[in-house]
Amino acid sequence: MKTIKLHPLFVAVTAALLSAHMSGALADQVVRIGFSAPLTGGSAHAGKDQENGARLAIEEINASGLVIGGNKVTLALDSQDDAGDPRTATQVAQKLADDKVVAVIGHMNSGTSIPASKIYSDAGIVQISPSATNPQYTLQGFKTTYRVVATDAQQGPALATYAAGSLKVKRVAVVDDSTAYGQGLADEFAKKAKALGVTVLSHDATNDKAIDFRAILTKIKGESPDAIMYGGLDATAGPFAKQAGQLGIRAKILAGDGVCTEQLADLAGTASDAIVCSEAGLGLEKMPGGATFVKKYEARFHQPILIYAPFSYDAVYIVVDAMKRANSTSADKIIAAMPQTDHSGVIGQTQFDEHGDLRHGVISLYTYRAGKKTLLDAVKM
Ligand code: ABU
Repeated sequence: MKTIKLHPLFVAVTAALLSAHMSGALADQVVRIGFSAPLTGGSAHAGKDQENGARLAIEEINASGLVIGGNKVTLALDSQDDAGDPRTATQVAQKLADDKVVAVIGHMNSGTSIPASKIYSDAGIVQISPSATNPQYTLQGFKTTYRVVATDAQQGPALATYAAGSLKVKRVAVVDDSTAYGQGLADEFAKKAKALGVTVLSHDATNDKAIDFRAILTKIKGESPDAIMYGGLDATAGPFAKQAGQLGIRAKILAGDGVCTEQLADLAGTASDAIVCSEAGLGLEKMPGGATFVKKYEARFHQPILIYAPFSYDAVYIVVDAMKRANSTSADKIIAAMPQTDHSGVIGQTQFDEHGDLRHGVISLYTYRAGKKTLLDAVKM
């Protein structure tokens, strides 16, 4: 009789699997969640804030134990730096698809989220941006594209309405940073401002790497506006506001969520007191889970939340909620489960419309008083 000699490793692995099966132990599965934002460059602080939010959610979920489809699932964060650059973002998106992530939290910028979204759509991977507000992002017909913030079609009019109503602005100059976000928001603002009878004196374009705004500001000073609307991010809005103050411009500076960070007070100095800015969601102090989240975040990262960390945190939980409802970690099952999302999280209740936008968007308005970000108003859209 012929005897078959089995390799000792084969025998050991088979015995372990058999024993696990007989004892009811669960198989381990590592599931990768992609993340991307600028982690280097002028907006690295805001990108890191979002990465921290996603990381905190993943650490919590792993610590509490996740079982999907009978497997013990460990989430792994696959974080990639897109440097806030549209071309880099598409390369990062392809890398995340090649890494077989099951969903992506990101990107931070509208100008990166939009080009990356085509790659995620082609690869069949859900993408949830914690902060991209350009309306176009979710209007491309992709079933993979979601966001957990309101859009600039809501944010621009909310700012214009507040300026015309509460601030009694009659004459406004507009400047944008030539990005998908800054330009889009400035256009939405100007459209509504004109409709409300505000005179738009001028509309100038700078760029998202600019540091010297004195030529534009000197020209605007000559126009004597009541307010200047700046479409861009805090990294450029800080020096913009500072230089406006140095030139003796006393007009209010209106801006959107890209500017409305805790970091702005450091970037603009005392000139931050001239800023009125909006956030595309509930402010931290009004979020149902805000106070608890602040404690957890600061205990873990030893720094304050800048703005969108709670949104990337909830985005991870929304993906995991879809996995649980689908009882599967496969990317296509997550896509199928996403439209039924009804998630109660830190930022409030999240439900999506047919485009992947929030059903119940909120815009919050802030100013800075003695360098402290201070809530003025919140508007349901
Ligand atoms: N929403 C503000 C910053 C991100 C973006 O939309 O580009």
